[in-house]
Amino acid sequence: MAYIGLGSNLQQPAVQVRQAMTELDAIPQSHCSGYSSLYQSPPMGPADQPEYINAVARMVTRLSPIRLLGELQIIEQQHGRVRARPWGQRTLDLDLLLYGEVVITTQHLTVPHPGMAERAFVLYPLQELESGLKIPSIGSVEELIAHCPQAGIRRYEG
Ligand code: ROI
Repeated sequence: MAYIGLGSNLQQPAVQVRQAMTELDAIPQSHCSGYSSLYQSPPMGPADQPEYINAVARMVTRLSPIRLLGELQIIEQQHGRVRARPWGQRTLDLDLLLYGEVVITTQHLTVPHPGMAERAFVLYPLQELESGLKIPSIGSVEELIAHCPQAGIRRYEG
């Protein structure tokens, strides 16, 4: 099972995220087996950008992690993704959070995603989707939430 983090804070973020969910489901040799609710939170990073909408998707895939990453990057490009500045606003961000129990540390890909322990906007939707989930070499999603600042995250009421 793979878990994908979705995030957007530009051009109707909730529309971007919901659209991306259907696009994830259309990736070759893959399908989504669950989606979290949408969550809203203030930006982590520069404060002079809009709030974010985030969610997590659970995927069954026969693609390798690196091929799956390639498919995520294609979808980001289709949403007009530009990197304006580090930690800045974006139309769509797709992060490969977890790929089964696999641990990967290469130049192009780190799994589990290195920032997830500090990111309430990843942990809350992940916990909603899969309570008790074990994150390889880190701990359970509940342990991470207990140590993570809550950072203004709430369910998106859209
Ligand atoms: N902040 C929030 N709240 N949600 C995100 O998805 C997000 N993504 C990012 C940075 C800029 C780090 N901040 C974020 O890439």
